[in-house]
Amino acid sequence: MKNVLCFFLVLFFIFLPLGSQTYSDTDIISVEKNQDIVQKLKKMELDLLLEWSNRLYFLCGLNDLYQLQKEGIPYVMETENFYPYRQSDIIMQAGINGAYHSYLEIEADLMALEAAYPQLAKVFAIGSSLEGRNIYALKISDNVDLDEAEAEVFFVGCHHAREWISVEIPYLLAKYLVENYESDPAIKSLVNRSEIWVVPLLNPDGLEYSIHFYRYWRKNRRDNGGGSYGIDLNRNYSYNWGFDNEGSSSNPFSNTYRGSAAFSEPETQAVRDFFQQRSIQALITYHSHGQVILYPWGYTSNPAPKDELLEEIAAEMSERMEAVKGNIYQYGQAGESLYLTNGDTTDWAFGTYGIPSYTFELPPIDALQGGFFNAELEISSIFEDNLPAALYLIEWSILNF
Ligand code: 0X9
Ligand code: CA
Ligand code: CA
Ligand code: ZN
Repeated sequence: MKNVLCFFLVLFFIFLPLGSQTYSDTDIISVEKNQDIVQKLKKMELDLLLEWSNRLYFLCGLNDLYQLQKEGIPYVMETENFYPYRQSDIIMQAGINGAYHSYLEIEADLMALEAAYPQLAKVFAIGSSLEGRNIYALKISDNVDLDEAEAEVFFVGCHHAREWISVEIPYLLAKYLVENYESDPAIKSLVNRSEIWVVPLLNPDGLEYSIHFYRYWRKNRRDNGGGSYGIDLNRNYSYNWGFDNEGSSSNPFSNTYRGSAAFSEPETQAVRDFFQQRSIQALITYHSHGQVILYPWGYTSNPAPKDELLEEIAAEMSERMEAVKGNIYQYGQAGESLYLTNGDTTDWAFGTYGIPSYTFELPPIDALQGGFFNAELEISSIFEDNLPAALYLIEWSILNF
């Protein structure tokens, strides 16, 4: 009986479409990063979590482990983590997301900033998610009710649901700016001369799903039919969307599924429409993990026009971050990293508006400390490192206004 069950289980996993994800994908494995292995991995569409000191970390299920063995790729099991798909109400009440923000928590905290600093902070809903949650932008400026002729900078977090830390960094930036406005003349001067837009949570449906049902959820919650859910919002922007069919997937089950058309999703539409109404001069989009600063292009390894400027700003940001406590954020062109991406936020913003646009992959604290997602205690430390980079980009935007 047991053998029969095993047989069907194996069949089930073998016939899953390549690159598809099931909720039993809860193992984190690592492999050495070398030409041979990277080449073999390319056709497997594994779910990459992190690239760190010459190793690649992937989220895997049984089928993936089976494939790795078949391809003869040696891997290390980092964490074996078979938690139940649906977390219990008891854990949820105790606060499963700990110090991280849920949708309702970020909503409340943004409103609280507006209430505490009505001259400086104002909450806008710039769209709503598929499931009807608001996508909030907090505007920070002097005379915040007025649209003044000032440089505008855009900070966004959480395109990817499981990257909880990417909500916290832009939120803490907003909080820092208003709380230090009166006491710190440098902050006051930056805020007075600019309009800073912070969207900490672009993918609220995905985040809620990641908190309550499946920690590793990445995409939004679009029902693609056929049992598949989710579009990768960072493959859904229009610039060279789906380019060459490499760097995003046409398979709805894939974690990098680009959707049926560019801007098919209300979450990316919200960003598109917002940019149409504003005049944004620079952008940071927060992701995790990797501790790296990436700039366009992502769709090709060829350099972008203004490549030197993109690199120069990245170098300045990295240098300022290192000065905080010695943590080094490497920087470089996205398409020169491990893999190509198309339809991402930065290619679109740069390709459409020509503005300096950066992906910040926040640090992999967790992997180094044995777990993957327990960086809760590191939130403020990561923020400290990131603050001067954000301030520099605001300053740059003011000087180039
Ligand atoms: O793949 C992405 O969307 C980003 N990485 S993540 O692990 N947060 O999903 C990276 C986008 C930058 N582009 C490239 N590295 N090509
Ligand atoms: Ca103003
Ligand atoms: Ca303005
Ligand atoms: Zn991401």
